[in-house]
Amino acid sequence: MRWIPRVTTVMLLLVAVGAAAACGSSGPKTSVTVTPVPGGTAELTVTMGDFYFDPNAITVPAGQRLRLVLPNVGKMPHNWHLLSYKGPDGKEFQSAVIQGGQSSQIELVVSTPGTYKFRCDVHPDVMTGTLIVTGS
Ligand SMILES: [Cu+2]
Repeated sequence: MRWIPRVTTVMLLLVAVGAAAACGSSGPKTSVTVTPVPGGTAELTVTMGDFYFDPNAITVPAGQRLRLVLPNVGKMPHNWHLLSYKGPDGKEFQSAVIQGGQSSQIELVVSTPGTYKFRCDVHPDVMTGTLIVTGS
């Protein structure tokens, strides 16, 4: 998040409650590197808002099982959908569409290193992020 000098207390409060998108910002832009859990499941919370993912850049080692906890803090419905990679069932990893104020989870493993895009299928043009899968 970019801090603007001389913001007022009111603006700070708005940002604090996640209303940045309503002020014309595209919301948080943050990156997270998942702490590996060898042989286990790493857990990461990816907050979904109107209209952003936080974090929107996630780095994880290939083969690491990852549980994404997906709270929707916005008013609109959102989901998390990883493009261009198919799981063991031949389908792309994607969560259900989650209503505002609700939360869901998805578990995934990506074994092929690469840079993959994820998005919200409800807002595919504006609500996107990147999953970076690193080799060993
Ligand atoms: Cu969305």
